[in-house]
Amino acid sequence: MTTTLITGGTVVSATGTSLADVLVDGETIRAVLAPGSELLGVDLARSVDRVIDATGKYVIPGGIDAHTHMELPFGGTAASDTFETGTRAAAWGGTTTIIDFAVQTYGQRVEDGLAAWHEKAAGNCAIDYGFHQIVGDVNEASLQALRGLADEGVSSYKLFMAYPGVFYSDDAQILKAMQVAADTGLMTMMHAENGPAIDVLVQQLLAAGRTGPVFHGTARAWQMEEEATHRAIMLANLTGAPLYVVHVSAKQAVAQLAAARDAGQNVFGETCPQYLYLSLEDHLGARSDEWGEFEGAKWVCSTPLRSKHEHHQDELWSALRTNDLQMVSTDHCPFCMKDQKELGRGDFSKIPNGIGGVEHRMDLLYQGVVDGHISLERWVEITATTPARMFGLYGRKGVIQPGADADIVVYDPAGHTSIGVEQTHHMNMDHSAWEGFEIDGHVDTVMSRGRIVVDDRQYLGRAGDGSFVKRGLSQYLL
Ligand code: DUC
Ligand code: ZN
Ligand code: ZN
Repeated sequence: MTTTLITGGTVVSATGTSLADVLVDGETIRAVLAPGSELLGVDLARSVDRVIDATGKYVIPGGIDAHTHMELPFGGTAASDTFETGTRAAAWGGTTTIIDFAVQTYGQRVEDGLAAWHEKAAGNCAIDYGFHQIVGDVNEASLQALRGLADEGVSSYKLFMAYPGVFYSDDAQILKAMQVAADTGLMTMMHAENGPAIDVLVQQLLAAGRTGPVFHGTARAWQMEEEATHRAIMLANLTGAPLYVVHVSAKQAVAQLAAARDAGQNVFGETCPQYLYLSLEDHLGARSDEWGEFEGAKWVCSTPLRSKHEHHQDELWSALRTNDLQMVSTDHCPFCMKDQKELGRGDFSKIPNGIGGVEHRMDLLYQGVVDGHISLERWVEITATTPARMFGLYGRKGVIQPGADADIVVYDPAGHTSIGVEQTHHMNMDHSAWEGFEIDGHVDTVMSRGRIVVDDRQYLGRAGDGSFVKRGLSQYLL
């Protein structure tokens, strides 16, 4: 078993920072010690197999991205990252655990959907991974399957109030699923947008000749998100189920969550880097390159990017500071322009929804520290510690402490990261939604269960080294 000492760095946790050395023994953190400590009279730096000098750098728990969609079938195609390419990209960016969404499609058994996801991931991941379960067909058999889900290490499931005819659940189905969740302790994750109303707006826009990518955002107006968020909160309130609303982008939806939390309800919300940094106007500001105005398709995702002029971004950052929103995940769902996003040329409703970002979350959120939006500790909390607590991984993941998995990132605040297809990009995409972003920081070294997977701009990981992690129930259950 290899022993490693990470020495001279500033260890950052959700609650503070300290100058400390971290001793790793095999796959596990053995000790967090005062700098230069001896152990049983032995100079550690001389006795370990490997020393990582983290002087001047931050030593943080590896990121946990609790919302990814590797290989998700969507809109007649599938997300372009496999578990192999997507977890490799995640590792490059300092994320050492993903929680991906296994899919039960309409007419399929939940058990078969989950088994299919195990098959896609097993032996292919560079880092550890868990699953949430998408339930795309709530019926008696699915409800029964939900009762056994936590025993499989899958302690959360997702419903969609959007996408009628695909993943959509109506209120009756949501109510029934939440009753099971209230009983079993499963976390209900909700895609909160009013799908049937959105679909009417989509048809009306298309009929009026408004076919470009920007109209995706027009159809998915903030009212659609606020209304569905409120409805989900009310159904959760009635049933007593804890609720986690995914990819919150509208400030009005944040206000719904904040009000419910203020009233004592057990509800949570995540946002994503795209809603903090990008806006609806990006669809319009398309450069006139080879893609022409259709370039805006790169930013088609749901919930959609919101208009700059409505000031959603300021509210999202503020909610992250005040804990009205608890986490940032990516909703990583990459599609290439060629052959994928292009399916929607002339009809925005056929553009596969999704943005790739699993590689950039830690950097983009660190820029939030540099820009004064969040503290260093909050950066670690919303990218690693809370995801671990929210989804039953804490203790093993999300914290640097003895006994935890040695998932550790050495982050250089004096480093620099240029984001773009040419410079840094390892996701399986022919473009980057983040092209041209410059970050005042750099992921130097990434350790996944004691193995160095990225070091000094070199990838040292291997497909198959990552394992499925069985998750416990959320620590936020009442
Ligand atoms: N939103 C996306 O942008 N992509 C996949 C599914 C979703 O809900
Ligand atoms: Zn969603
Ligand atoms: Zn998603």
